[in-house]
This record gives sequence, structure tokens and C-alpha cells, in this order.
Amino acid sequence: MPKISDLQRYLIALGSNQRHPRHGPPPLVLKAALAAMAGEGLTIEAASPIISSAPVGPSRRRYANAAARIATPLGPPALLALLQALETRFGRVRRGQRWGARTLDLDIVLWSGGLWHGKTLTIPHPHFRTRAFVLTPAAAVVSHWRDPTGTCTIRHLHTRLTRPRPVRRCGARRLHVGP
Ligand code: A4P
Ligand code: MG
Repeated sequence: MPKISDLQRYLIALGSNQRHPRHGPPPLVLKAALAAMAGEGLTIEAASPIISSAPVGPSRRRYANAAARIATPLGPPALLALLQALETRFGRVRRGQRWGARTLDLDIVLWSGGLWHGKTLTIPHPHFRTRAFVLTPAAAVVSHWRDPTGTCTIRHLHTRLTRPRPVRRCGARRLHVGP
């Protein structure tokens, strides 16, 4: 049993816009994906309601989106490998088209450890600040978490993106770089 202090926390964004032959339409794919994540040993601390969202990018079908706050002893690369194995198990085929239709997309959006920058993984997820389909479910589960590259909370980023009136800007936080 890992000590509580060894646990990492993550915000995971879930998306689907293709039905699965067994689980059914996208909202049920996301429910099954959450169950599968728990089955792989990830602790689902909170899961958002599932929303329906208009597609961003080339795909024409609407998406089901959700977000989950999870706890696990896994570090970011090991978690990414686990999530990609789940995507494959759910029949996701990578055709090389960016933002193409998919049965299941599991992205790591935020991490309790802050920033991660590697060849195959960037945390925070590069596009999350401009996407209502990520921020709306995220605000339901981690509204008080902060963007590690600034001072904004998720609630603030969400309000800024979805309210027509201008909202106060968050200041940029100075990053410590180096040893
Ligand atoms: N990668 C780097 N950082 C991460 C991260 N933080 N989490 C790498 C997950 N993966 C990360 O991702 C491509 C590669 O990004 C991975 O191999 C991994 O090494 P992918 O999930 O295979 O491909 P993708 O999903 O097409 O690319 P990307 O850039 O993650 O796109 P998004 O942001 O997932 O957008 N419209 C609506 N309404 N709802 C959606 O859910 N999703 C997309 C895809 C487009 N339009 C959408 C939605
Ligand atoms: Mg993705």
C-alpha cells in the first residue's frame, strides 16, 4: 500500500465521439472508461457530469466529454502508458489524423507535481486553457486547482473562457528553472 504522501494527483480529460460495439454511444463509453481506470488501480476521487460538446477540429460528430480527479502512485510517463493502453483496449485506432474521431481519448491535463515536459508528454496539456469541453467538466472536479504556469484557478480560467464580459486577468507566476 503506498503512503498517502507518495500519491500523485491528476486531472484526466475524457472524450469520445464514436460508439463502441459493446459499451454503446459515447456517454456510455466514458462511463465504461472510468470503470476500467478504477479496474487498473487508479483511484477515481471525483468524476464530473458527462457533457455533450460540438466538435473542435475536422471530425463532424459531437463529443461526450468528462473529467476525473484521480490519485495513483504512478508518475506521469507510467500513467500516460496506462491511459494509452486503455485507449487501445477501447478500440481506438490512431490513423495519424490530428484530432480525428475516436472511441476514447484520455488526456493528462494537470498534475499535482506541476509541470512536466518530455518528448511524448507535456503537462499541463497544451490546449486546455482555450477549451470549454475540458474546462467545464474540470471546473466541476478541481475548481480550486491552479494552472502551474500562472496564478489562475480552474474556476477562473473557465469563467474567463465562457463569460461574454471581460474577466480580470491572472498574473503570470515566475517560474524557477534549473537545479
Ligand atoms: N501527449 C503530450 N502531452 C500529453 C498529455 N498531457 N496527455 C502526446 C496525453 N497525451 C499527451 O495525443 C497525441 C500524443 O500527444 C500522444 O501520443 C502523447 O504522447 P493523442 O491523444 O494520441 O492525439 P489527439 O488526442 O488527437 O491529440 P491532442 O493534441 O491530445 O488533441 P486533444 O487536445 O485531445 O484534442 N472536440 C470536442 N468537442 N471534444 C473533444 O474531446 N478532442 C479533440 C482532440 C479535438 N476536438 C474535440 C475533442
Ligand atoms: Mg488526446
